[in-house]
Amino acid sequence: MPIDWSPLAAILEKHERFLVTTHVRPDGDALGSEVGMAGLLRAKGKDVRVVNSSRTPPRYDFLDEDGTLFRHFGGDVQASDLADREVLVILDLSAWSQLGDMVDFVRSFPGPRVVIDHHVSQDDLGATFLKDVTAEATGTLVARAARALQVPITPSMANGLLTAIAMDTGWFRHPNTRPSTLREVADLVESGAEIHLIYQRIFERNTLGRLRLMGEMLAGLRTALEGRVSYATITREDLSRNGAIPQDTEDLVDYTVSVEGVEVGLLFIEQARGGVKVSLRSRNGLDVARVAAVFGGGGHKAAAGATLPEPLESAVAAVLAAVRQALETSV
Ligand SMILES: [Mn+2]
Repeated sequence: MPIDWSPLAAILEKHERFLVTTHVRPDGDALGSEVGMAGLLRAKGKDVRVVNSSRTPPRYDFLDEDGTLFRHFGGDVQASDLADREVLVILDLSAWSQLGDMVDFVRSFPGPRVVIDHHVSQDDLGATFLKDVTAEATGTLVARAARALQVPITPSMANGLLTAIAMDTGWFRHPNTRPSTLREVADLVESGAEIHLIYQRIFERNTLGRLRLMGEMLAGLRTALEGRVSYATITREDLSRNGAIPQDTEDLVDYTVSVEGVEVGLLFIEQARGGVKVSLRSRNGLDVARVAAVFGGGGHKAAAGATLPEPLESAVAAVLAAVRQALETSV
């Protein structure tokens, strides 16, 4: 499904001041795609600001080495600071619910909005959608946009885009890793991406807090539905007791689905503002995005998420019931 990039080219002809943003709790694809997009726009001579509704998780601070790229909406940037922005570029999301504290700002943004994304679920964001749901990562799409617009990929853009693709493919382990993924990655390495350093920076800088939290989470893993489901919970108290921060929970859900015989893995995380976030992973072909949608969430077939407004115990019961129903009706 190749994207026609001419709407983006037309916007670049007409406008100078761009604002780039992404989803709440940004991951490697979100932040890496922003690095690539900022590089693309700057190569075209544009004035670019990158402002997110969440702070940058420490594991990704290497993407912004001098600390000048990623800004925090409501923190070091206020809505009034962004009044001069002409175009809003939204990366790696297609749903209002993913905009966090920036949702009102985005709703009232007067200029053109462009969404570059690969998620299936989609709200009408009043935007030009440049979307390919078959792409493994938004980073892939930004790399394609750079080529379509004849922008050379610099080493810093390549590091961002490789991070994006690597993280959304589980470092090339998930089924969305295809020959074209590896060709793209080869091109990015040729453009200067330092694949070994990126790995070290993301995976070999665990804090003691994250490792202790992980140990507790693993010790508390439970199975349900005759061993077809494995799940774990992380409370606010678990975080503080172990000296961990919310970002330390990224990827921990992958352990839940690594248990032999398990088809669906779930990780429930109590949120600071109340409610529970559940991450869902599937490895038997069950579409967990549809399970997440029951609770107003979304994502991909094999990896999805949702936030439930209720306490932990009832959130676990509700999601397990929905997974049971999905498993029973899917075969
Ligand atoms: Mn993504």
